[in-house]
Amino acid sequence: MRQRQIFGSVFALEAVVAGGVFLVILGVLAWALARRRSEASDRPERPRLEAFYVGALAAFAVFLVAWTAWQNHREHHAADPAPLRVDVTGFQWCWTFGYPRSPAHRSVTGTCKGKDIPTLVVPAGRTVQLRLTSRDVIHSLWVPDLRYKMDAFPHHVNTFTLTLDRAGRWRGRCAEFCGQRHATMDFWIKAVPPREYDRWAHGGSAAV
Ligand SMILES: [Cu+2]
Repeated sequence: MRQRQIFGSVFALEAVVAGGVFLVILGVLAWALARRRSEASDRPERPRLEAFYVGALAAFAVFLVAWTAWQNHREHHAADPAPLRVDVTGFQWCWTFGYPRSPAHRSVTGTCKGKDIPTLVVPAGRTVQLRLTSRDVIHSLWVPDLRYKMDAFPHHVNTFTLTLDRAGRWRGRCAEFCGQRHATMDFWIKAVPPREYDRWAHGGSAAV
């Protein structure tokens, strides 16, 4: 959820700034074309004004890059020193979710055929660290509603953290074309109350 809010604010600010700059440039261009149509020249007529344009646009660009990088840092900053670890493995054509530190060493997988879709179970309100890799080709873990997306590479582990602040269930997909059954590579991510998660981690059955 935090990710969704952060990306929402990044998108809104960037859209407003880009839209504003676009309209100003369009207006200035139209004004210049209308006024100077017959006196075309390659030489700058007002070097100071043109330097101001360049400076202002560079300042916008630097601000947007720095602000986006800061928001990205906020998102990936792990506030919890001991997050719950989940090992995520993509393969042709489904997913495996392993919980190496759970008392029952739970592991969830599926075939992604028909209704056999695996569910990534996490406790609501707790920081979860996903360690993402692939068994064969490049896949990409994507939860459109939550704005989470990260590539899964073979022989490499990508790590990211997420915190889902309320219980719920969202559909995840593979975002990297990875072969014949790529389009069926869906999964569920389900946040459950911490007590229910603990029961499940000990080998019980949660309503998943
Ligand atoms: Cu895929």
